[in-house]
Amino acid sequence: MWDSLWLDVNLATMMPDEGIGDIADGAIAVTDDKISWVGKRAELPAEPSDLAKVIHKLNYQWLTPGLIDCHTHLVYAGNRAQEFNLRMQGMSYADIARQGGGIQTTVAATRKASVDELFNTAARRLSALMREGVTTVEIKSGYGLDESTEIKMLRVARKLAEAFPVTIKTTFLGAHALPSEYKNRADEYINFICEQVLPAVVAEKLADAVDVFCESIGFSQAQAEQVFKAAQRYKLPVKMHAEQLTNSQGALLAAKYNALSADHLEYADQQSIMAMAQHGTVAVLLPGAFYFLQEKQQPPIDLLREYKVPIAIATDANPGSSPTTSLLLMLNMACVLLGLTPTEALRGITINAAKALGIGETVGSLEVGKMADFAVWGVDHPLDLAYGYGFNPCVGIVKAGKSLGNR
Ligand code: DI6
Ligand code: FE
Repeated sequence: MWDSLWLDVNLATMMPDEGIGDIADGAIAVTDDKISWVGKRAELPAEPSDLAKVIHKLNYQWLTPGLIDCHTHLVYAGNRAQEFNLRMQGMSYADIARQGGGIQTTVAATRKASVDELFNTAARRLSALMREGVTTVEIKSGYGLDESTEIKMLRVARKLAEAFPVTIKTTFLGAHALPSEYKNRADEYINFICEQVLPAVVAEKLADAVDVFCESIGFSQAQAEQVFKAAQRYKLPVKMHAEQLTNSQGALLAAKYNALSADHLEYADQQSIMAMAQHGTVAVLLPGAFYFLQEKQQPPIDLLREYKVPIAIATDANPGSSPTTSLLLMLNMACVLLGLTPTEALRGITINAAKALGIGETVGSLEVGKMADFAVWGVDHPLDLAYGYGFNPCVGIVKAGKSLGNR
């Protein structure tokens, strides 16, 4: 017998290679924390009461896989409202970074913050994501840029995973920016990250992947490659912030290292996208940063489609370039600002986001054997999630088979 069975429900399984895989009047069953049956209600093998211990009825609302935010910087201290003020008076993000503001401001605040302070502020952001149906979140370090603070951030991310019913994948982003104490010594800093901080992170099993910010205001291709080589020594998968502000050929390098994802990609070219397709590297688009930095160059959506690179969408939640905790808003922005279809956008926060985290086999779609992570929606159709903005129609979440209650 199954533990539970959901009936009177429409399912968006996200199952075939395209589309949303909708099943009207479906049924989905769970045993322990996994999906044990999914299909049309009419095809259930017996009477529901003979099949499951508990039956939930959903009044024909829509059920999707739990949403996945595959790129966030949720753990940090302080905020950058003052910098926003400067930008709105005409100063650019890159100028602010070059003058020692930007990421450095958050680094200073994060170094000073206690574990409790970081935990409590991140918990609020995480709760906001979860209220919108998110059941899996990636969290990066990168506001420490020294050994103890990078470790502190990753420990907080692990602590969040213990405290909340959500799956958290952690990413070590020691190569996010050059800290002021290493000014003009970027190579030395990269050595420090590779030889000292990464081994300490690995020793505590604090990271599931390694990321680099490869950019004119970040690190060079050669420096990024050194970080990738270090990650390889520990068999950690890599990913990259690439081609956000300029074409630095980072995505090409990321693909060569079989990166899980290359993220941002506004300036990515055809050669990089072909390489990503060849190596299974997911394109993670971050419409919140595109919007907030008032970028003009859209990522090359048509090339991504042409070469069948899976496209994911994420919040990039961070204090400088994307101070948002709404993945649903990103869904709408991905359509309106970046030109995705609502279907592509919805795949971008479910199955393709799972692939971007290397967990496409266990979450991201409604399939037998996958984790029973669901979100239930008070909408007429799942594509309404991309159509509306500034609203939250999530009415319930199921995490690993356990219902977290209705709103
Ligand atoms: N790119 C981004 O959009 C964020 N980090 C990165 O490498 C911004 C981080 C910040 O401004 O605090
Ligand atoms: Fe980011």
